[in-house]
Amino acid sequence: PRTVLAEGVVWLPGFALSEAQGLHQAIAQVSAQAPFRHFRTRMGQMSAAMTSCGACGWVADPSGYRYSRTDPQTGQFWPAMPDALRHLAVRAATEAGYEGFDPASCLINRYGPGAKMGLHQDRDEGMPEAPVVSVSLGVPARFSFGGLHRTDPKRIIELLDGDVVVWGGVSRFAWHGVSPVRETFHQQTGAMRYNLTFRAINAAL
Ligand code: MD3
Ligand code: FE
Repeated sequence: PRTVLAEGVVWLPGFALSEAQGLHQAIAQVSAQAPFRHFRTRMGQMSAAMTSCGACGWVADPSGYRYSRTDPQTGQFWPAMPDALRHLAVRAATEAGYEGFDPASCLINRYGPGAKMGLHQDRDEGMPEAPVVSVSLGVPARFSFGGLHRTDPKRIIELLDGDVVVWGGVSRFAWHGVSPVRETFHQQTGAMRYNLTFRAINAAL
């Protein structure tokens, strides 16, 4: 199934479900080299733990956010993006009508009970024409997204294990956030939710 949630936004419920085991293996492999960590920003410590793979990764510190070729925690390049991850993202983008998607980065967010992500826009990628592909695994989360202005009315959707959402077109710069994750149990992930976001990047690094 395939649902257009808003202009440029395509929801593919369960698209990643049949591949979940390989995705969990890929997450384990990446996080063995680049451990999950809670970035500290000007706003305080983030409740979601993060890591990245691919040619660049998302990093934050009290001076700001950016993409970096290296992991500030290890001083090493980020782990390569596992083929299983890249192929899933490219297939999802194609299914949603975005041909030629070439993600340079996969940011992996891990949410425990109570973890959330405040309202924000993703606009450091420098490729407004490329979509962001997001894959949810494990326990569900309430995701809200609005429009191009912070205060625009929000839609709330429940993102479930294996759901993929492709965000592009006029919705690429929509405000969005994740409500605190409820404490529940998932067979593969325990109390955790994982979200993978695949991004094409054009930034001076
Ligand atoms: C809507 N992560 O990492 S990705 C993020 O569940 C982030 O962890 C969310 O927001 C999570 O930045 C969900 C969904 C997403 C990504 C980019 C977007 C939604 C978007 C860009 C425009 C509109
Ligand atoms: Fe985001």
